Amino acid sequence: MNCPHAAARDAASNGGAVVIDPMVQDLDAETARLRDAGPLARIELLGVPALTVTRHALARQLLVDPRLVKDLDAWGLWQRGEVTHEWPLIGMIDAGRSMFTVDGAEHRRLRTKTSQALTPRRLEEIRPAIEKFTGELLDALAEEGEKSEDGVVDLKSVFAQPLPMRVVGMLMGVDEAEHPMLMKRYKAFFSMLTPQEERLALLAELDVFYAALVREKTARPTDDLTSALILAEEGGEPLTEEEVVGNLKAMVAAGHETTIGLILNAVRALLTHPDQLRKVLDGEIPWETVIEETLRWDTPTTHLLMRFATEDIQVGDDVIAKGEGVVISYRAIGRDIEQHGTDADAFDITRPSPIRHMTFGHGPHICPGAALSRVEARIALSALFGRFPGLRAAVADDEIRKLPVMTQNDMAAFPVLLHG
Ligand code: STR
Repeated sequence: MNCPHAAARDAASNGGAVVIDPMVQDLDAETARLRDAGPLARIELLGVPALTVTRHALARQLLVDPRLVKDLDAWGLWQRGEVTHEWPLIGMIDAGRSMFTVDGAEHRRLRTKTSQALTPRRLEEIRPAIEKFTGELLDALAEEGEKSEDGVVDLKSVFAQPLPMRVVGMLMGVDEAEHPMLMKRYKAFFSMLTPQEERLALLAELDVFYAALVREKTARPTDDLTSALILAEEGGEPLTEEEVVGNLKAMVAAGHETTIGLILNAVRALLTHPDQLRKVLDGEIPWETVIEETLRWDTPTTHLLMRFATEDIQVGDDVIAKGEGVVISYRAIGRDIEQHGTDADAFDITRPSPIRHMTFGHGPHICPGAALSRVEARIALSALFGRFPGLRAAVADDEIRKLPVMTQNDMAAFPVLLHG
């Protein structure tokens, strides 16, 4: 791997920190190690030390603590030049000025318009479009199935990946012709196999693309959220071009990558728990429950990078020192026994609801796209199983490969048979 920070060090030489493996395949083992390391665990990310939160209750507390900020300049390692743009995960933090990277009153200014556009009520307006995309992609799936000699199709590339791209593309006003380019670039952005120079280059190309789109929408506003962000004036200062670009790329990256994981992980969980799938298909348990349990049990985001302490923060007997970086390990939080019971590691849609997971975060930065992803997943799953009730995996579960991605939980492909 082309990565200067990836010096493999064992636990003894780094003060007992859990070394997060960029090529991780066994996420359950990693999650268990983190859970065992305590509520606030020391980790190492490609040679860079950080703390991570592995418990629901502590995350709930720290995610509303104003002493933890998103501003990269508050990071001691960054100030001292010990972390630079050579670090492969820097793109997860240094993502331009947007609602993802700013706190406080400025954050509200950057975020309000987007969250207003994504309320459940507003989303009812785009439901028919999501249903139409879903139907078209299911036709494509059926066609692929007929063309394929052994009947095997990749549920990811034909269905679960293009659907969120189309939805977020429509919402933000990104032409369909650009979707393959965007999907290809984001795949390379997240992959740990991509050399860092290549990742920096593709991010620069994306910035050029988004800036051109924002200029076009400034000249000719249309009925999309990008235009609304440009025109927004209520609540003070209008957003700058840089801020609109930042929000736009955050929306496209987040809306696309995380929803793929949600849809695929739900299908996989149901296919490996056929007794539970039966209950859903018989109408005993609603799709909403499947979605919430999937969000808890197999989170699309494994680790969220990063917040920085602006002063020392006492946490039990431990201290987050001023300048230290704090990650939130959402997968470990979803498997927290104190929150979800001793059977937290089991996928069980019959557990007492509501399932109080924290997969969309908490506090001011709570995912503004949560309702959108739920609507998308609800439509996608019910339509998929409605059309192909005999759907099954074409390979054994342990043959499904995870993408080599450190922060996200996404499959390389999901080969399925459509007709049992
Ligand atoms: C990817 C690169 C980019 O250009 C902009 C962003 C900002 C939003 C980030 C996104 C990133 C990575 C995936 C994130 C998303 C917000 C939600 C999503 C972290 C850094 C999650 O995985 C929860």
